[in-house]
Amino acid sequence: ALQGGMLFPTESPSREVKDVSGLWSFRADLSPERNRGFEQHWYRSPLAQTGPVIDMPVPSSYNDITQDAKIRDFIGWVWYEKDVWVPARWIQDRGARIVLRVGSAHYYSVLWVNGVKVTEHEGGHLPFEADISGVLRQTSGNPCRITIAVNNTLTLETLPPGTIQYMNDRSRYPAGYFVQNTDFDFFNYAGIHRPVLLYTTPKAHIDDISVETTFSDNIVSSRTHTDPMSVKHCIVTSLTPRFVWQIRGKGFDWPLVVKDFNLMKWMGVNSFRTSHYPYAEEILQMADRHGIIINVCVCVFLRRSFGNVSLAHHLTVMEELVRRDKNHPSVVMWSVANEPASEMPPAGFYFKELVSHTKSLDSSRPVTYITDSNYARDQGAQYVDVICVNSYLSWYHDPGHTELISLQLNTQFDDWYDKYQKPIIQSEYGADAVAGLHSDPPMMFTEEYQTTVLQNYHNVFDQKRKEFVIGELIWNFADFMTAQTITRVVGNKKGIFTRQRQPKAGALLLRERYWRIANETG
Ligand code: BDP
Repeated sequence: ALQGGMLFPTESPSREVKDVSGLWSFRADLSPERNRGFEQHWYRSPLAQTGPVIDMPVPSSYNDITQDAKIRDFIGWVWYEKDVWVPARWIQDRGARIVLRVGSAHYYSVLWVNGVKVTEHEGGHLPFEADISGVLRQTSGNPCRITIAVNNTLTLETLPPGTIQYMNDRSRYPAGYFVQNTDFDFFNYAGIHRPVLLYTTPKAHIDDISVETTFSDNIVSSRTHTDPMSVKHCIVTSLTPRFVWQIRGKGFDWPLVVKDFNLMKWMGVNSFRTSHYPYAEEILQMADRHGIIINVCVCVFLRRSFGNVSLAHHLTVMEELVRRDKNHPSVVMWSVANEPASEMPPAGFYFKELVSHTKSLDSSRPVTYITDSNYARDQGAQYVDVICVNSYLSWYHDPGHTELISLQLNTQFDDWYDKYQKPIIQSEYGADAVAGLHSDPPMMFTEEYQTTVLQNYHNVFDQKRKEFVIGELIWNFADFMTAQTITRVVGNKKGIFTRQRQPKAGALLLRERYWRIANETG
């Protein structure tokens, strides 16, 4: 079990916060074995003394900042460093506890302060912190040199998992190169993605609190019920935003967050799903304030690893997630995975453990995972409260045949409901559309094809909404970057907005639909 809480740092008469984001020094360890930084102890002296450094903004992914494809596609350790001035009174006041907190860094991080290691952390989307009062006082504090080494390598033991392949046939690859194989469909952006903060608390301080929220209107009453059917009236319309965008990659960015919330409100959206990994706490706070409800997901695609190692780590990450997000009234459901290989035999045990552990951490919220397995083969749905299904009818199956959606989608819903008698959310559906590409009759990749797919799904949702389908989440809110493959045209184009947040025809269709349903249901 985790030690201590993970409260969001907030200023108060007894707590101060200093944001040390901004421009950091940066170096990618390009040595063949990717280990030179540790061999040469790059954390012991200023980074510029051990080799060249470049400017790197924090928070931001490092991938799209330079013109160098080697940095964009880098796999291994990168090194960040910044000298900061800690207020002298913090150091002198022995009653003050000084904490260094990283909102998130992808994927594995090691932190040093003035050359002394203060913590390490595994996992790319949740915060970690270290009490650095002792180090600062022993090393006489100022200037305080913060060094953070971050490794983006994904293995079968990480969440999400991946494998590394070395292309070393010298007749074809004279220099050799590494490939990071993953099963997920977004670019493996890396770096320090969320703010780095220094903050103080008194030595005697409140470390954690648990808020039990109760509301009288039907939206948040779901928060206090374990019966997921009570969610019925609230998750009617929804969509899934992705906070990946140009230049900053996955780096936290207030203008984009506010723009995305404005777009969601313009559309009449009342819910979104943090589809494949936990989003920044600031986004959850926005959702709390704007009355938008969220299904928080911890990880994406367990296609290959259902081993004990990954289960143990997965349970820990659920603990970190619930510890961080339990007090947000906007969080209405925990999702433990997206599109795992839930038809594999070990999946039954794996999801039983994962769901029951999550419920033991928080008994007030429903738990789910998102499946794209066949209802007859899926091993884990028996343990969840709500069945969340992704399907891409007339896209990955029967391309071009939108007339089949009605029959196939009705069958999909009936099959799941007949087997489990549980409420169902369509957690993804959609089609790629390259903005500005048109064709009538509709063809794949045009705006007309995307809207035709959506319209056909909606016809079925409207029938099933009266029965057991309690939500619909378009894939996707906005276009997003992926790895380079023959199935993606500079990224995934299933957004109803472009990466620059301009609407395609699908956004207008959904806007009309969401407002109509909102008016109908009051
Ligand atoms: C689903 C995944 C999502 C993908 C989407 C797609 O959950 O990450 O981006 O398909 O293929 O399988 O567009």
